[in-house]
This record gives sequence, C-alpha cells and structure tokens, in this order.
Amino acid sequence: MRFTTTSSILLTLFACAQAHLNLIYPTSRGPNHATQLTAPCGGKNDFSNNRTLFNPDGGPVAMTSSHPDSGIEINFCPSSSDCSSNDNFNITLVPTFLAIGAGPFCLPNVTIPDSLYPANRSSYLDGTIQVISYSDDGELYNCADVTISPQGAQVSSQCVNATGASSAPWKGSLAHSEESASASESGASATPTVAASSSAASSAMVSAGLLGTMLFSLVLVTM
Ligand SMILES: [Cu+2]
Repeated sequence: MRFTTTSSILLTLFACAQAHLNLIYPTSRGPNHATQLTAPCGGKNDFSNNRTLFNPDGGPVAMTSSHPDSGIEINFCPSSSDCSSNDNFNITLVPTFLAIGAGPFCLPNVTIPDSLYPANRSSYLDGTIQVISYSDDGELYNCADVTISPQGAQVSSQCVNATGASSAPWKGSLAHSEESASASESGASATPTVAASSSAASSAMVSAGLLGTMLFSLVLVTM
C-alpha cells in the first residue's frame, strides 16, 4: 500500500518534471523535455517544415508551464536560415515578466516591430519565435518557426489561462520578483496583460516542492 502510494507520487513528480514549459502556439518544434536547458531552442536545432503563420499586428503566444512561477521572455530571430545561436534572437518581442500560476498561460497580442516587416504588409518574413522561461530548473528554451503574414490568426482557441493566472514585473531574478508579486498584484504598466479567457479545465498542478516534501514524509513513515 505504501509502495503504491509512493509510486503514484513518484509518477506525479515525473509527470510534472516532464512538462517544464511547453510552447503550444505558435506550434513548437516538438517535445524537448530532456534538452530544454539548451540555448537557443531547447536542443531542437532543425527548422520545422510546418511554419505557423503569425500576424504582425498581434498574434497569441500560448504555453503551459509546470512551474508555479517563472520569468517569461519572448524573442525573435528574423531569419529562415540561421537561428542557431542566442545572438540571432536579437529582437525582443516581450521583455521578461513574472508569470504566476502553473498550467496554461497565454499572451493574446504579441506584435512584430514595424522595422522588421513592411508597413504595407505586402511580403512575407520567415523567422523563429523563442520563448525563454527563467525557472527553478534554470533557463528553459522553446522555439516555434513562423512566417510573419497578415493572414496569421489573431485569436486562438488554444490561448487560455489557468484559473488565477496573472503576471507581475520582473525584478531581475525569480526570488526578487516573487517578493514583489504580492505587493504589486495589479501589475505595473510594463507588465503584459494575460488573456482574458480562463480555463477551469486544468487542475492546478501541485508544486514539485510540495510533492517533494510529501515524498520525504512518506519515506520517513516507511522507514
Ligand atoms: Cu521544470
């Protein structure tokens, strides 16, 4: 009985660690849990054959995180041939902010700078969107290959937030930002707004820390 309980907690721990941060929209290069700490694209070095059309006037960037809080930053590499180093992702689309709440998280309106894309919207631009998560595990990387186009969607059914998800200013580290999170619940103007829709579907994942404590207690009981 104890063994079964311990096993299920271990499985839950594994499932949680398995998640890290997954980029849902635009479509990521694929599962990369084991190598997510590798810049610039979490170990996924090859361009996808299936680029998502991304609207320069504001498209959603949706993700799901197993971490109760993390710093999120979104960058862009304006190239179809060389996005092989972090230096190539030199366009900041969304400066680092603190994302609060595990589960789905979405920025509904990420825009591409006019300087990169012609104002008359007459051409297409291939590039790669990079999402960095500054987490308890370190810096986690995910990339999605896109074609910037006015035909890109401006809304997505995948753009949802976990119940209670919010954002707060980033203070340079997770610890400092967590300190400020409760103080500035309403958020500063520099902090991006998360999508208005909320998803009751995802039951909030218990934090790995809490599960670790539970597991530790169980081991003590077993001994
Ligand atoms: Cu993780």
